[in-house]
Amino acid sequence: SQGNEGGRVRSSFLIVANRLPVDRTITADGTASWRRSPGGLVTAIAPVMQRRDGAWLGWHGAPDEELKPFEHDGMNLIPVPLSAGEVELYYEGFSNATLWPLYHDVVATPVFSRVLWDAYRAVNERFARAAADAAAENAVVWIQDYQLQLVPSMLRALRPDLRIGFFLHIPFPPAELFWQLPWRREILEGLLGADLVGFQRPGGASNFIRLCRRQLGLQNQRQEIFVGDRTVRAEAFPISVDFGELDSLVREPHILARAKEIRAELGEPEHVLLGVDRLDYTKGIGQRLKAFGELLADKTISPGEAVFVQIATPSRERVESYRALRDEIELRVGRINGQHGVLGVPPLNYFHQSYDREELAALYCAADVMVVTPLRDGMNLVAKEYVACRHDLRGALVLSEFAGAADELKHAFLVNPYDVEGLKRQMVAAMRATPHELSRRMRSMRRRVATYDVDRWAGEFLAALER
Ligand code: GDG
Repeated sequence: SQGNEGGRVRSSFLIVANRLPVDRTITADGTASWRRSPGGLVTAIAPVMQRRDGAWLGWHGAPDEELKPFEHDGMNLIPVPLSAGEVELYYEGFSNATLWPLYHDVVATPVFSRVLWDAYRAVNERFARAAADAAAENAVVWIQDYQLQLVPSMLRALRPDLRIGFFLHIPFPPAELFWQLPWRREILEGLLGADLVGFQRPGGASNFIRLCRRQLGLQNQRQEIFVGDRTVRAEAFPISVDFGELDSLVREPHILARAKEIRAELGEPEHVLLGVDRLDYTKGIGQRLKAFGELLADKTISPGEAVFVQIATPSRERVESYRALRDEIELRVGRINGQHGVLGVPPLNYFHQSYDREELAALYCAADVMVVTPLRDGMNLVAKEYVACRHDLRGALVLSEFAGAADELKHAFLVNPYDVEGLKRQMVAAMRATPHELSRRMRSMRRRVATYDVDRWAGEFLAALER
């Protein structure tokens, strides 16, 4: 799919995302190399990307550094440079201190600042120009996520020949919240540069359509919005996981052995509860720890009987609200262990660390109850990964109604994370459910995730885009 025009490689399939799907690592002998990075977006798209032999355009993660295009892991990567100031204003600022909280039900207060907006617009412009340079005639370009919402229209202005798709990985908020954004019109017009705008849930698509009507006075017929002489489709494509890969990984003996070992290291408790999240205020980590602490306090469960393992992967550590959250969570962990622990048996095992995929898979296999309680979440891949790892049909999933995954995983123990009593009730129900009930629930959830895996997600999006 690659063409060479004037010495420059141009791709007929192009992914555009804030980050390239790789992280730089320094090996033992001091040489730098690249490693495929963890995280929702990469986990989802890398397999599709490799099969399509396209190119991926994004920032490589080091500020103030220009890099030539390179290849890694069978992917053609085109680095887009960002200065340290842009990382602060465009990425940590407008993306993660303005859009992220605004799009997640304002669970933290968004920062509205013209300086951040100017940086966001300038960086989006750079991405659009880089994409215009890298795309072959009539290429398909798939732009990812909230950091790049202006790119579709900027790119269309430069290259009207392209097929442009956009997918939003996080929720698209209700009009009443989106309305707060001083640059609401610009964002809507930016997205409307795409031929297809994809959302995680049908509610996101209808919020967007409603805003286009109200703010821009556009007409629509169901999913189709009429923009001048073009039509733009707004539709839901719930993202998923690589079910087959996880399912076969956990059938390997060493993963099973590691899962057994984890349970032994935890002191062979009756119930192992698990949380795996980026340390983010949208994930409801505090809420679930509070519920667990109360179950210990009112002696519904005892310390040796149930152990909670919380993995909180470091995230956005330079954004102020994330630093405050870390302090808050670590205070709570200390309180619970201090109050309810017995010598050698802390009821809570908390880790502010990253793990490799195999260790994560072993943890999923070791956990009787997976606790996923976001206050708002586009999809939540952790919930689907847990389901994909449980071919033994054991294990219970406690899942927030406010995660996109709740639309599909209806046989989870669904909770409203704001309701502590309800959360406690469902955690106990999950711990006490019979094997028969657990297998009935798990079988139905597995059927869903096995059918709607990440291939199907990308396939359906691209088919709709190319139609
Ligand atoms: C955004 C949206 C949407 C976590 N810790 C480690 C690790 N992970 C992996 C998980 C999972 C991914 O990161 C997290 O994905 P989520 O979907 O749970 O959450 P976000 O990062 O917020 O992702 C979300 C997603 O985009 C995709 O559209 O579902 O709603 O917010 O895959 O396994 N992976 C490794 N080590 C860790 O320590 N290797």
